[in-house]
Amino acid sequence: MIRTFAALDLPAATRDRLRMLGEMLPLKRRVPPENLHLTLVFLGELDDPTLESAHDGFDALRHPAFDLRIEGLGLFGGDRPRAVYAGVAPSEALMRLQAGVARAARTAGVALATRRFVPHVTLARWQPRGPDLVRLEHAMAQMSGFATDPVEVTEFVLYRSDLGGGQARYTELCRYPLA
Ligand code: 3AM
Repeated sequence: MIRTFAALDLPAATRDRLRMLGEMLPLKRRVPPENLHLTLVFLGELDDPTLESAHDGFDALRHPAFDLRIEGLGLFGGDRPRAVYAGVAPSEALMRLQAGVARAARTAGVALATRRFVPHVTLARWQPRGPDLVRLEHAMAQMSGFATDPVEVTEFVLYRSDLGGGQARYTELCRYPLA
């Protein structure tokens, strides 16, 4: 079984921008720059035949390339935050691509979570509490106007994720070009 997800890779300049943003925030357990990505669909643990079918489905998708902008900051987890993320400017093209990738995965027999897709790039996975949370929210408010230059989206990527121990290790399995 292989743990996989489909995501947008980010250009080096965007990663760098996000790294600098992350360094200006009082974060713990930062996602290292090489691991920054925009998840489209978390596929979970797949056996070989299902992975093969998902790959065929992704390969057959036809979506136009588009631009998006990473902007703003948010917390996942409601009253008990557990992750800090950079948001994404509303993008119909991104929502359509995500829906297409999710549909292809379901058609391949992947059981996907039904939670709503909130486009984001996770910057840190950590549970700030008390003074840490106050400091973080203050810094986030000061940087709420953050936005990257437009990012050209010309492909999406199927990644393998290996957890074990400390930082997750992501390995590209395949790239799928957009038209
Ligand atoms: O890029 P982010 O952080 O949003 O949180 C995991 C990461 O997303 C998410 O899949 C991406 C690559 O690991 N993920 C991990 N386990 C998950 C699960 N059980 C999950 N998403 C949904 N359900």
